[in-house]
Amino acid sequence: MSDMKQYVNDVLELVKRRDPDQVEFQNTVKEVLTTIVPVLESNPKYKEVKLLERMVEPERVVTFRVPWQDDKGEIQINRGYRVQMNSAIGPYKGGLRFHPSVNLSILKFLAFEQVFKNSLTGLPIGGGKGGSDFDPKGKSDNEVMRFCQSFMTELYRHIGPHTDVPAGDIGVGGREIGFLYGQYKRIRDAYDDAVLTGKGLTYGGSLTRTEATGYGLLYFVKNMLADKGDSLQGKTVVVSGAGNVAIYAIQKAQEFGAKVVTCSDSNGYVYDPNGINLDVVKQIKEVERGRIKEYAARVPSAEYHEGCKGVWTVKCDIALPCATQSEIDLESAKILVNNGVKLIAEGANMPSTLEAIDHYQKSKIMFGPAKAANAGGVATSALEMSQNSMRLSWTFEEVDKKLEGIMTNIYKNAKACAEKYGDPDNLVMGANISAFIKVANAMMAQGLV
Ligand code: NDP
Ligand code: 2IT
Repeated sequence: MSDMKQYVNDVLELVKRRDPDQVEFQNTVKEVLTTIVPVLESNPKYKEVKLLERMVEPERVVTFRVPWQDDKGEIQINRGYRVQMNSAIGPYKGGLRFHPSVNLSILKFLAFEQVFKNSLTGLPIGGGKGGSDFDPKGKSDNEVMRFCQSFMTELYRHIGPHTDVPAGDIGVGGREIGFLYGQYKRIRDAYDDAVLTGKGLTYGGSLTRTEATGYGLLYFVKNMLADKGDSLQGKTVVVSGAGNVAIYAIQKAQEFGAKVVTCSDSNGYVYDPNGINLDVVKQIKEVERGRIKEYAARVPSAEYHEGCKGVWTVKCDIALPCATQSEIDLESAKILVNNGVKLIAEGANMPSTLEAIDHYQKSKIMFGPAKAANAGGVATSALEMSQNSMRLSWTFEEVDKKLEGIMTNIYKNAKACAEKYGDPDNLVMGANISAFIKVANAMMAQGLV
């Protein structure tokens, strides 16, 4: 084994030994570190200064109690977190997730991914992630507001426009960001609008931020296909999820001439051979906050199936996982490949297990990894911060154009790195190397940090 492969193995062992239960974090560290060995080999200095050991340790982790009262007057206590992973290239930046599954392993995996994703955008943002095991499902607006106010009453001391800038993620959308910002402003007594992104358009939000992750994913896919002389026109697309990322991925895929035949939530999926009617999905999910099962009750051509995993059994040219981590395991990957999928690109964070990715690569499927393909959301968050600092707002078209330019650059840089390091179709390696070099060199320049 080469010296640097050994070094990577030693660091992976260290991560496992320190936090044996943090499986999601271990997996994402493994995905990144095993692909950057060629860079370590040409820069032995990284090992000398223990750069990887530093990168896998968050700069700071805070956890806190979030007490709140539900509508019945009962007292509830949740756990809040913020993982400040790396601030080498800018203030910590990354979403907040409210979901009962949230724990430190999941937030450390998301924060680690975020560091490299943010580097890929070319914008000055470090990486962080936070959230709570609070479940917004079935809660009234007032309950969500009381929870958000309590959460921010603790979080405010750890964030700021030049320190750490949270945004949305699963379970945190425009409504939650509004409540969080309102409370932050009361406590700080200052209009620091760049402290949060994904804000409403009347108080410092950016046009296109709502659409950005889904649109960005499709701009990335467009680049992948264009490189092979192909396009989305006429393709059959399977999308999972029915949240923020999924909805705007479906919208842009349809605009590009594809037929999207599925969407899903954690209970099941709908298959609509006529193509998903997005107005119906938006009404159910964005307005009523209902279940996707309702779609089949309203659209006669659609079928509803219990169980979200079944979505990967639907025959398609392109699969876009846009729900959550580990939603495509090896078994689902094999079904997708056997059914003739040609391209998979990740809207969600780490939706494919390491075994699934390995299977795509062995089967020569075009693969757009999450940290590159879904970077459009955070990139547009950084554009929101810029507009807040300048105290002006760009038009939808201006932001959308910048977003498309950023996604094209991410694709080109990842592709160029993949080519340079001898595996031209391996965008996992290309994206990881392209992202790593920038963060590594910023850390080297800043001394022992
Ligand atoms: P939303 O909360 O808007 O939607 C999440 C969707 O995924 C819902 O349909 C939800 O179904 C489904 N889902 C959530 N958890 C599970 C689960 N355990 N099993 C099956 N389905 C599940 O979140 P987003 O659309 O914002 O986020 C989706 C993914 O995209 C996440 O991985 C997130 O980290 C990633 N992402 C988000 C970005 C953003 O800007 N929002 C940017 C980049 C990545 P249900 O309603 O039943 O829970
Ligand atoms: O995973 C992600 O990139 C996000 N949830 C968006 C983060 C952000 O700061 O906009």
